[in-house]
Amino acid sequence: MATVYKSTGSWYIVQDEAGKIFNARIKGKFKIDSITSTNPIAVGDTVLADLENELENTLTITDIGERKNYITRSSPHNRNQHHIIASNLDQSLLFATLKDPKTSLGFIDRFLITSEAYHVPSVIVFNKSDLYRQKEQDRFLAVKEIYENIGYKVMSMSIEKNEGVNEVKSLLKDKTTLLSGHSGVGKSSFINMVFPELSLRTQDVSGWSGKGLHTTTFAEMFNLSFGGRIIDTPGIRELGLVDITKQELSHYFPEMRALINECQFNNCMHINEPGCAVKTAVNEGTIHTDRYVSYLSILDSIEKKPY
Ligand SMILES: Nc1nc2c(ncn2[C@@H]2O[C@H](COP(=O)(O)OP(=O)(O)OP(=O)(O)O)[C@@H](O)[C@H]2O)c(=O)[nH]1
Ligand SMILES: [Mg+2]
Ligand SMILES: [Zn+2]
Repeated sequence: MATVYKSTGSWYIVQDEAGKIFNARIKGKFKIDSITSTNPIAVGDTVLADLENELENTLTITDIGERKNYITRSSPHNRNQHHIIASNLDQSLLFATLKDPKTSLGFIDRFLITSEAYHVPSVIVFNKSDLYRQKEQDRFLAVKEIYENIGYKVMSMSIEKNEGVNEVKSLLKDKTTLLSGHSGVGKSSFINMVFPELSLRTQDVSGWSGKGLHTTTFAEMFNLSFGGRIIDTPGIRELGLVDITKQELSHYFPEMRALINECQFNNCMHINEPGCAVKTAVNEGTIHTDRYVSYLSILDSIEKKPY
């Protein structure tokens, strides 16, 4: 059994149980039934492999272990196809920023829905707090309240000023953690700061144009010296939702999920049905309007998907 640490297209970098590193590839026909993804094997997968060439340290992958879970995004080339970002995760840290670049609540909500759907617990980490002025400071507190009220942990950090970094680091021990978020939010900078021995490529401050230039191009997993693993990923520009029906969308909003049985109709979509407990909660202020607006807008985007 070996674990996939990086995929660069046709070759995979894998580590066996003894910690030895190999280049591995799939040979011939190799198809995993039940899911249609653009990548058959992803970072975090466990694989069975045969030695292909002893001198060159290469393996041939013959089978893939069952995935505990995985996170996908829709393929940039085809919205109805998945790209598996990583698998077998214990948690994901969503890196967000309020400035340079700005992460929208809509993006955060889409990410949280994906994580809920695939059963991966998420923590939201706002980086670049050194750039906050009063306006952003107020915004941060407001956003923190929205997400903490519905059960997500929200943290703030500045890699630049080394503030809050250790608190985030302390979440990593003995877990496999996915780092995710837009390009330029500081995912690779975080790994570099906390684990300088890995020295990843990041964009330097003067070179970062704010145009969403991607610095990390392939997802890659690293072993942590104190136990655990961390996965750096390329920034996501937009997050398409795959495989979620209109009917089940509200199940992935924890504050709506809690009320679903109280709606008059059991197929209530919480739009304008009578006796809707979700709408009542929105009107009473116990469900935040921004989250409800996000819900409606995502519902609408699912409707537009051509099937
Ligand atoms: N002011 C400020 N800048 C930061 C902070 N953290 C990272 N940066 C800068 O943000 C830019 C982008 O950082 P990266 O670590 O490359 O971002 P990334 O999320 O890995 O981006 P991709 O690999 O493209 O997805 C760099 O110029 C960093 O120096 C911070 O806390 N404060
Ligand atoms: Mg990066
Ligand atoms: Zn309802």
